[in-house]
Amino acid sequence: PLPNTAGGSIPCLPRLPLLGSLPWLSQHLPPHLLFCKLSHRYGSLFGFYLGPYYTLVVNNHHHAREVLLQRGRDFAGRPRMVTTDLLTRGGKDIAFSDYSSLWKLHRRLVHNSFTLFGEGSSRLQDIVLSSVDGLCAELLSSTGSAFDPAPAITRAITNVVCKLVFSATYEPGDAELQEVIHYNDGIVQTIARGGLVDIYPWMKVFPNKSLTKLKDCIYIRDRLLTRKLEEHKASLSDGDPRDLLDALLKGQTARSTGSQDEQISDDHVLMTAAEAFGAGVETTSTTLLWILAYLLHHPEVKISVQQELDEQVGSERAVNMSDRGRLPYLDCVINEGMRIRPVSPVLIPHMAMTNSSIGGHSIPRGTRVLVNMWSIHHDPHHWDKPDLFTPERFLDANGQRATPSCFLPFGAGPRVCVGESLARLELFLFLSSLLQRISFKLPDGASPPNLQGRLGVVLQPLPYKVTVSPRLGWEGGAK
Ligand code: HEM
Ligand code: PLO
Repeated sequence: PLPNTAGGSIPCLPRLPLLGSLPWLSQHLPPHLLFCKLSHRYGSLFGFYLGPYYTLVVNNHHHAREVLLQRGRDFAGRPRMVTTDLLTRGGKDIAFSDYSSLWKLHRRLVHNSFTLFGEGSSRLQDIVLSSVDGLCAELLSSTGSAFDPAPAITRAITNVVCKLVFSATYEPGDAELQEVIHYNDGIVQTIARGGLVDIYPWMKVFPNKSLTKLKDCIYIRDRLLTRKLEEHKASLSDGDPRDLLDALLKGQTARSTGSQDEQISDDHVLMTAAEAFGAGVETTSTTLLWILAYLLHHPEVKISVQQELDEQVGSERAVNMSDRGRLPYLDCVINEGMRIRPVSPVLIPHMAMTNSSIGGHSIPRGTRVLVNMWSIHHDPHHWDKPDLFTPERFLDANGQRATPSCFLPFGAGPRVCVGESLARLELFLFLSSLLQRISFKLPDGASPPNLQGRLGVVLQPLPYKVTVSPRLGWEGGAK
């Protein structure tokens, strides 16, 4: 690899007018793998032109920490994109909205609302555990046959988010729940980041099929969420907020003294609810499916987790958050899953809001920065045999949990994931309960899941099948 010499200029791919560096970007590889390959040739920090936009790719964790943490504020901007502008009514959400004082206020409000149901609160745990019971029972009803676990897992996680956002609980097969899952699928399929539409914003005037599909799904989403919002407004009381929508509505009125464009509008509330769904469902269910896929490849890891669960919790009661300290190996499995297959292998694009620097190089305002978490999580200088699934790497010499500084599955700094503690709680409760109660196996004669993955808006495993049976004492799936 060519080292980046501080002071020298940052290596850059060639470019053509209008097309930028497109002809030099192989279309055969997904971006995280392509950038990883290019980093071997150009160095871990290199530039290219996305159409007219100068874009930097960060493949090393020192540079990533500068961008996200040390100079996090300088790089906390977001470029505008056609599809995400449609998705968020021009950036009235958190994830795709550019940095501004209103965004800061909005993010803080969402963060506070989450802590209302936060890790300390038993309500959140109760919501998740009741969905876990439903999932275990549903999976075990298919005992003996080979099936794809993805739909049931997605439904269970969607249920948690529905309850959290607008207090709805659904039975499997409920029409409204199906509608949510369906429109979300449609958005996931059409919004793929870095798609052509976003390189050439003028393509907006030539509507193509996927843009039409995206608009249709957004329409259905907005109709459903507007209805929920109106119901909540009508029944809002002075008491404790019932859910995220209540908390946002209350936060909105508490701040209604500011000027028009400094206000959390109804649009903001709606977009936040929509985003909590999108982010809350896709990421968590995909992470669970990756971990399950790896456990089918590594029965020895599965046995170790189940042994830890049997010793520390047993089969007389459900797992709860207070068990977390006693289950270090399970935590390692979760971390290793997020390391080896980050759901967001390239973070949402960041943008320099002022002139700044990375690794001693000056970076002009307006530069787009892509943080390639894939390269960072597979860097052979920091991870021993990075392509192997080895949960033990998250334990130190004394068998205590250790978090290496190049492990950043949720990002870091001003743009760090707002759902991190919710996600960690869900991953812990879902995975521990599933493995406590259910024995997962590959169907007879089936080859283990493909681990390559497919990059949509998140990096997903290809569909695979499992067979399940209840572990001793869990014949009904719940207690
Ligand atoms: C942002 C990861 C779950 C809401 C992010 C980012 C990552 C990430 C890598 C981008 C950071 C950046 O651009 O620098 C994950 C993972 C999850 C997860 C691995 C689960 C395993 C959730 C959940 C929610 C959520 C459950 C909410 C319910 C968000 C939001 C942002 C975000 C709103 C945008 C933050 C901003 O731009 O300021 N997440 N996430 N995420 N995540 Fe998550
Ligand atoms: C998923 C489809 C939804 O309908 C809309 C949505 C909102 C927020 C996005 C999410 C999608 C995909 C995963 C994202 C999340 C914000 C943060 C998260 C990009 C597009 C990650 C992993 O960065």
